[in-house]
Amino acid sequence: MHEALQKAARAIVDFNSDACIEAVNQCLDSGIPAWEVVNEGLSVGMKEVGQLFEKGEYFLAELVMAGDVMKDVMKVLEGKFDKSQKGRKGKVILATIKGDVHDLGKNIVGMMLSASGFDVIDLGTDVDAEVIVDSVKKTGAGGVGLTMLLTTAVGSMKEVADALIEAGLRDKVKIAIGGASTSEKLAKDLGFDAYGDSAAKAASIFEKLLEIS
Ligand code: B12
Repeated sequence: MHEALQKAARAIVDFNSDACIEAVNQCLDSGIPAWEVVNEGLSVGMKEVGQLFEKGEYFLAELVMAGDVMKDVMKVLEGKFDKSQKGRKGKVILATIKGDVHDLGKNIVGMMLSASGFDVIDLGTDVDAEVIVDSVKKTGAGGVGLTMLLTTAVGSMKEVADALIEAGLRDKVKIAIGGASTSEKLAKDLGFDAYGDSAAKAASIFEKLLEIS
């Protein structure tokens, strides 16, 4: 791994925004694309924070601090995603599902989708299934991206699927899911259209689902 990517990951684990921003700028200066900085640097640090939390070495306060570093760094990275494919590609609704407030990953997915030409409607976190259904009705969006990091929120994923079927909208939208507690299998089990393990893949997933060439 590039040394600056390692430094960025380390700085997240150490809750050091200044060091993280410095490392991210070094990555960008040496030609590493923004999506790679997220995937190979920042996300690696966040995963380590999660592991330390599981081991009982970090607590909620540490998760908050790591999240804050990530937010500071994303301000630097915003606008650095490749905009070469810009052109209108349709609307995608994003939401972190009900019961879950993790939004750093969703926000990165939003930035990447916007950079590749999608109109992103971000409904935020802890979003009720009905709010998603209303948004599909109002905006006519062809895509919905759902984020879930908490395993316990899985019931809310099913509620979204059921509410869209009930509203007669399920065949009008394509749904992709992502976030640490999701998987290809979960997407299949819930009848969703795709699963993505990184924001870098979100644009190509929705291009494929919405048949944009
Ligand atoms: C930071 C963090 C927090 C912060 C969140 C800040 C914020 N604004 O988001 C705070 C402090 C609020 C928090 C709270 C909690 N957290 Co927390 N948190 C994390 C941590 C360390 C990092 C998450 C993160 O931001 N990762 C970085 C981003 C970039 O990655 P990402 O979200 O996975 O997104 C990427 C991809 O998944 C993908 N993606 C995401 N969405 C989508 C959508 C689509 C459509 C696609 C295609 C792709 C895609 O693209 C993104 C970028 O590449 C994780 C550890 C981990 N391994 O994830 C724990 C973790 C998720 N938290 C956990 C827990 C338990 C909690 C709490 C319950 C703790 C508590 N006791 O209160 C609360 C829950 C609050 C709630 N109701 O939601 C557990 C969940 C365990 C589980 N399986 O259920 C984890 C896994 C930690 C652990 N190992 O135990 N947390």
